[in-house]
Amino acid sequence: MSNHISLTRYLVEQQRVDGSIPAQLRLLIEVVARACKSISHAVNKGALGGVLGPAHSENVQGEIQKKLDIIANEVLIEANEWGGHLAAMASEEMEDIYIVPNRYPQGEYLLLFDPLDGSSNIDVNVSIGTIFSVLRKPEGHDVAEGDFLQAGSQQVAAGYCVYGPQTTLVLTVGHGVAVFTLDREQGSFVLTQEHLQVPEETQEFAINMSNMRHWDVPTRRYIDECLQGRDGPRGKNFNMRWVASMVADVHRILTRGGVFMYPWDQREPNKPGKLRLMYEANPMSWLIEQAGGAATNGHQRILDIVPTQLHQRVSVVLGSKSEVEQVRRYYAEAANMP
Ligand code: P6P
Repeated sequence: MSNHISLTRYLVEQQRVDGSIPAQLRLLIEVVARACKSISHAVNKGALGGVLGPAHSENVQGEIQKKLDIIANEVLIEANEWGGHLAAMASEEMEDIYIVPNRYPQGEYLLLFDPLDGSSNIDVNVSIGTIFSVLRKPEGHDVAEGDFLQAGSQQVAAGYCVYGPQTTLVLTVGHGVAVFTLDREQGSFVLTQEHLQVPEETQEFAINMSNMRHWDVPTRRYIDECLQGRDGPRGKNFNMRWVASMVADVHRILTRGGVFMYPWDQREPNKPGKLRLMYEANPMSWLIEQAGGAATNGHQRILDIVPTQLHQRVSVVLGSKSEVEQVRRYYAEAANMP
């Protein structure tokens, strides 16, 4: 008998140990995992499945949707609407929330997701992924968009599935970070790592360097010092990575450390950043914190931000705690400068 621990067994044993995963939440996580298996299957087909290329439509962000963006969104909606564990869903690909239809029972949870993050990489066969976040629905009234506007610290589960050389599900329910690798022969996610810890120190940063001329002073100062290497104030050389898929960059950081930055920049000064708070920054920030890292928008802990809009954007600096702290200090010093 293999000693492999399936996702189901892990969730059941977590519930038995500390009651952290009530039955409805366990069902939710397992349904999301099954949906990610279906998305992985569609992604892996690529051109053979006729799923590459644009869908000739735009999402609420004004971005051209890829066929797989829409497929992934539909898979997650269809997989989750009938189970009785959800009251409603929110997606990067849908302007409004999706309330579970009356033909199905409503549950106590809210599910938010970016169904296929990094979709600009789909057609060039670079890792992409699904990011999800789970909140509790406030009691006492019919579900509405306002119920989703909770700080990231209120999440009860968060994770992502990265569709790369392996299909890997990374999950937290507030007791550390666990990693499950898809065993395609068995068709199940198998526990391959738990209690992930992000190294406090790092020599690797992830940022889109082509935006350098648009950055604010603290970001420019931090990256300049990294680029000066061992002869500069940091006294060590740094390496740079940028996949342009947040799931791939965050997975690398969870696995070997680093700092990920998508800061505010002057290209669109009225936007606080590019990434979305509710279904990108919040779940990733909780995972990073659960693995001993840190996540800030430069001024405050991302998980403390109280959202005002479902699709609001945020500046993101996350990863190895000492590096994130360094960037935050630079923002504080810049704020005190005359
Ligand atoms: P850029 C993907 O579109 C995404 O939302 C994140 O996954 C990724 O980190 C970022 O945008 C990449 O942005 O401007 O480098 O293409």
